[in-house]
Amino acid sequence: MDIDTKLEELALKLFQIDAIKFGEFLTKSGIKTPVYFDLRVIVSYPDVMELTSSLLFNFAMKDRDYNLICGVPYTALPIATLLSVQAKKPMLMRRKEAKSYGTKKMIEGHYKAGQICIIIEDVVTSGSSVLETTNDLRKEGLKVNDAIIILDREQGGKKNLSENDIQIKSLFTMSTLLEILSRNGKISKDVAINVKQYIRDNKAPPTENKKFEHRMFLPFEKRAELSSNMLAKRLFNIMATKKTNLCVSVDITSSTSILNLLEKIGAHICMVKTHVDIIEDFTWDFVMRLKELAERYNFMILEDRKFADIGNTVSLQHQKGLFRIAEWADCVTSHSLPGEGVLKGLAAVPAGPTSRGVFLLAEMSSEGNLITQEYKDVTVSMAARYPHLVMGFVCQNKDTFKDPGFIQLTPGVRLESSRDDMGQVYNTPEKVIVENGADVIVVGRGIVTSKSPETEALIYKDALWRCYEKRVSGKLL
Ligand code: S5P
Repeated sequence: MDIDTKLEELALKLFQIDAIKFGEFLTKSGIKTPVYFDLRVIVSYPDVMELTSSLLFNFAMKDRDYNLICGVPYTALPIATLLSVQAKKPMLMRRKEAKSYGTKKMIEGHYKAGQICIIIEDVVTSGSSVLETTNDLRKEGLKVNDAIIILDREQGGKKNLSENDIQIKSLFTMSTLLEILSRNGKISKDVAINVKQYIRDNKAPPTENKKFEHRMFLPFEKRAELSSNMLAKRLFNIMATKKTNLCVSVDITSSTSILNLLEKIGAHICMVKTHVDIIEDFTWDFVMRLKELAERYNFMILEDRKFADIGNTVSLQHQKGLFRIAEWADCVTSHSLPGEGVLKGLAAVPAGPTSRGVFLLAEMSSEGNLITQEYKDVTVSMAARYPHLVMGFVCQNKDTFKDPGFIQLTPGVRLESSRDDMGQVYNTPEKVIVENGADVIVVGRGIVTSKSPETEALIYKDALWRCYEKRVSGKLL
């Protein structure tokens, strides 16, 4: 049986057991409503419980990346329990009121900051109950971006939640439910029209906007805790320890020159960015020495390959060929253009300590590039589905993403704003960090082609770090 048939079966069962009623009812706030949902009754019907949870699991949860499940108290708790067992993922419980004795904690169960939790709820009207649960989970450092819902009443909850960075996926909307029930002769056309009119006229007010703390003001140590990506955690920690957010882009064609440069500036950088395909004398010995320098000076290696093909080709380009990137690069850059397949291709590395990090290109620094707002938005939502793989974004603006666990990598930086004659646009450290939210700053020719790269790297390192410190102090914004 396909999903639509099963959804129809569930809708009819919910109607039959009086979980959905039509007539004239009074809501908690004293308003009359022509439709009433009481999904608490489903605990009395094991077949409805089973059908609901299997639909939620297959329709909304199967392909998602998450560590924990939390039901909004109380109606959704039994459903969340069934889903936890089915998905073999641990469950958390949120208290309605903090305990008055002992620990005052609101969340029961075992978890670690940075883990991803999916919310389960029966009915969403304004979204405020989902938001309350989310806020308590976020206070514990958990990442919450998805809520799985049985019914969206289409009264503004979806929008309210999306403004708080929670995307909902529901089995039914009020419209689809009405359509199923009238098609099956359970309600008359007039009832359906009346309910639709009511829903249209009774939108829930916007929920109070309690976004999690803005990433611009959070120090890297704190963001390390909030990230679900091991390599992003490591990069945040390297930056905090070495007090540098400088990534040097070694766009140099001689392997010896790259190694000599890194020997001089390794202590001042958090990461080196390579374009391995421009090196004219690439050997495996170069790779070994590069790794050795990275270890000695504690910096990471980012291969700026900008993958952009179908998953299968990308997985071959990543692992095979002359460069076998997956064997030595801690992380890579990738376009999101091909869709999720590109991330699946990059994730398909045989288990190993390296190559699990991806920076997705959400924007480019070059003049006239073709990236649009919509492209940017879908890139960011794609990343949110692969938080164990994606470390952050190559982008230029602080509004590109909100999740403080992701890293903003920004190229196109020089001490003075300028441009080259091939479309590259340069901004100053102050502009990219304090105004535009850059976390890791990529500098190429500004250092590499200077007379004394070592001195220049130090100047950049200090200037960039000062801007980061200004930003987190919050004084300039
Ligand atoms: O939008 C982008 C993305 C990247 S990764 N603009 C960029 O310039 N880059 C890369 O950053 C580019 O490939 C180059 O390696 C580096 C910038 O070098 P620079 O010499 O212009 O500082």
